[in-house]
Amino acid sequence: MIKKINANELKKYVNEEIEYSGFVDTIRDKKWVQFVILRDETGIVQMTIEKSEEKNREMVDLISNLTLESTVKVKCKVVENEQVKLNGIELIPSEIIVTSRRDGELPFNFNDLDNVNLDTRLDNRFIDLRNAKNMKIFMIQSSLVQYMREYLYNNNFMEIHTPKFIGAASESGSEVFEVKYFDRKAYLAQSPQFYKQMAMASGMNRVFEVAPCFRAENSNTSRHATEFMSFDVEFSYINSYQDVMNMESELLAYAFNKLKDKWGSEIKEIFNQELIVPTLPFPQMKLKDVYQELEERYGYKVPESEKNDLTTEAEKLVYRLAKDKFNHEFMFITDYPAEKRGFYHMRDENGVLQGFDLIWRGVEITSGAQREHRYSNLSKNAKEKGLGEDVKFYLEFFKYGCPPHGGFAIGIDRITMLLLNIPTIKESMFLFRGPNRLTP
Ligand code: AMO
Repeated sequence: MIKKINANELKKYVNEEIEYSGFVDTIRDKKWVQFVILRDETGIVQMTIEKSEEKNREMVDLISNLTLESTVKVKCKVVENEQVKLNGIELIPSEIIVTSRRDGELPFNFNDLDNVNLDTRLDNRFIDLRNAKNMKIFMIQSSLVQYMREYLYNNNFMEIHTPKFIGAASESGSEVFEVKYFDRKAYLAQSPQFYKQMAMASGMNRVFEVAPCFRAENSNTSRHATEFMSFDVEFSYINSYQDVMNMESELLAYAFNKLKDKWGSEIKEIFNQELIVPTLPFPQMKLKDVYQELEERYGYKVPESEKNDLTTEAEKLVYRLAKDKFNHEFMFITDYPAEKRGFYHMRDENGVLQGFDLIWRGVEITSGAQREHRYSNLSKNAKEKGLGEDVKFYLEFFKYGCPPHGGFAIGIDRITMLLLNIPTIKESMFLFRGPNRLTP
């Protein structure tokens, strides 16, 4: 059996004999009839067993002794019945097999999570995800990534898989996890960027990867994880970083449009969020203009010491600014000071960095850039930053011809959190990893 019939497609099988499997969600044992609500990830369905019928006796006994949250496989007929509140259909079983039995008390009632501590929920994530709303988060996330991938496949990108063990702590060594690797040290990749660029040097032209990144940041905020899922894109023969921003805008507009068709009404109903398909092009502003405008419009004054980056407070206000000034939810921020960014970013003749961040709903969801692909400039930049042996392997990529290229990375957990108005990234990841959490 390959095909599994789900609750949300039972209507297609009216008057047919089928096999249905799911969790036992609720049992209402009435005098004459048993109503058993069965559940899978797509929804619930009523199974009805008439007690008076002799042929049902065994099944009636089985249900009388069954614990909720056990799983069953039933042979049944799908029957239309106007009186059934759940979609007007019911399953009339001829055989019920218990495929697993729930033993013991559930750690909490997953249908009523308001009073359950988040850590308890995360400790028991396998139960927490039985909550219908939590399940939806991951069904929607799956579709989002599907459509993002789809856009790239439609545009001649290929998916690659880069290693997560790396031999040298590149760039910002402080945020890198060190692991024991036989008799020496290895590190966990913070980003696939160098390898995406190697793909460009190899002539792959357009690549992407969806994979974890590891960051040893001891930050306990609502948007940081030590392991997160990064949707990384890199492509060649660009004219400037404007091409990179355009590619990302189109990708997001495509994915959101598809997502709205499939999940728009559920996102509204269940998460109380409007999914707005962004118009093209996305607005963009230079960092210093952003600060000037935030001060003029909202009286926000950035502390002198933080002027070279966007503060958390400023990120929030950028969302307001994007809406007030451009009637848009997204905003690219450009012209960050070169010294704040990686040596691999392209700078123009005036030293202006050819990179950007993308802010959505008050949070940074992307960094991207045109990369420096010219070996001599790149070596010079690396030297200026005092980087030596550790980036030597990387510099090699650019010695033997490499097209001009750029790319970006979208944090999947963050974008999911913002899309569905989830208070913390801990809930928008299947399993959260943070400074104080390594289980389950
Ligand atoms: P950056 O470090 O900005 O860029 O990361 C890209 C995006 O990844 C997400 N992100 C995180 N999500 C959860 N927890 C974290 N600790 C975390 N850190 C980052 C954010 C962020 O915008 N190499 C560049 C990308 C590139 O230029 O291709 C990079 O890694 O959504």
